[in-house]
Amino acid sequence: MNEHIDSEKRHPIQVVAKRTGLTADVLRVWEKRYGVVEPARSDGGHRLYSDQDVERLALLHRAISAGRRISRVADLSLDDLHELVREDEDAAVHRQRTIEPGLSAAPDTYVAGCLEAVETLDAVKLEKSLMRAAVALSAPALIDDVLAPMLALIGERWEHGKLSPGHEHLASAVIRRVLESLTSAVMPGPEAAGLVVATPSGQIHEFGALFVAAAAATQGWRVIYLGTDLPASDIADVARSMNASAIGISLVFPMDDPGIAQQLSELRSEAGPNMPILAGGRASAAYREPLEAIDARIITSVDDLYATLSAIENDRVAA
Ligand code: B12
Repeated sequence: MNEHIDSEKRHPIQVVAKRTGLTADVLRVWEKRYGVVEPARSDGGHRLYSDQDVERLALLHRAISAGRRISRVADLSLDDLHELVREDEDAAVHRQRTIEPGLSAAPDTYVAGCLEAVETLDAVKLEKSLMRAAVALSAPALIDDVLAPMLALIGERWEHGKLSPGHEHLASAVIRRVLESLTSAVMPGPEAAGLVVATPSGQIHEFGALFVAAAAATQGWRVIYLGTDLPASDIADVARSMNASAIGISLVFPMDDPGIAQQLSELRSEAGPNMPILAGGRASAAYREPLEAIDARIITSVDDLYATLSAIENDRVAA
């Protein structure tokens, strides 16, 4: 049992969000819809959580990341949740080991191998290394621990003149192919929740959008990937025609385009007030104000994306 864990309600929601990796939005939805924890209220009316609540929420997050539905695990006791998460994580480690015993599971090894392939302009080696990483690692680890750091290093070396536009283009072409193959390898039925992914006009960096598409596809979402540089009204049009359950937009560069606020407001008015809009990418914080004005959720990690998609899916099933 876990008596050593404090039951005093003392942590505000932002601290709980940081500790569990869940967003404040997800915490509120899970509480309201599934009663996963019962926070107390401070004198000012703010939610306060205990250590036990934090532990329970962190376990629920791990269960969701392993592919469970919140509606199925929300009522489990703390001990049962511990048991379930241990089982899921043991199985994942076992799966990693049994697929190809010779593969290393350390993301850094793949990043180093991929960079070497880029430096020597060896597209075949790069593609093989990325496919190996895709087999050996979970989708979030592939994206967050291999592809994102690799892109950052390519960007850095390119900036310092150590890599040419040719190197970057070769890497871009291979990454695009690998991510597209991950996305199209999963073929969910028409009844699956749909996610439209694109970047708005003026945003031509593509990989953030491709990452989201691949990550959502591995969670069983029906992904409608529209690529880059599309007027917001067209993104909303597709979302409506395809009966999508959410829209994901990636904002990377520039960070100060005055036209983005207008596009975002068109996106909201044409997609309707109830369509969840998710935003990510290194420029999303710079557009926080217009994003908040249209009630978009800024997503900061792949785990956060999974938890948000799972909450949207559960809302959809419950509706
Ligand atoms: C590849 C690349 C290019 C390629 C793009 C190819 C392509 N097909 O996309 C090319 C060569 C075309 C390019 C061009 C330029 N680039 Co460039 N590029 C990059 C690089 C290396 C990767 C960018 C990328 O795709 N990032 C996207 C993802 C991988 O990262 P992220 O934004 O942090 O997103 C994370 C999460 O937020 C999440 N995410 C992203 N989107 C979303 C969306 C949702 C819904 C969710 C849930 C999550 C999510 O996924 C990521 C992983 O966790 C970066 C360096 C870097 N470190 O990022 C520079 C970089 C972005 N580029 C930069 C610049 C300056 C340019 C150019 C202006 C260069 C030039 N002088 O021409 C042009 C701009 C062209 C234009 N009109 O916009 C700068 C931007 C600086 C700044 N102030 O922001 C960077 C940072 C490089 C640098 N250090 O200077 N670039």
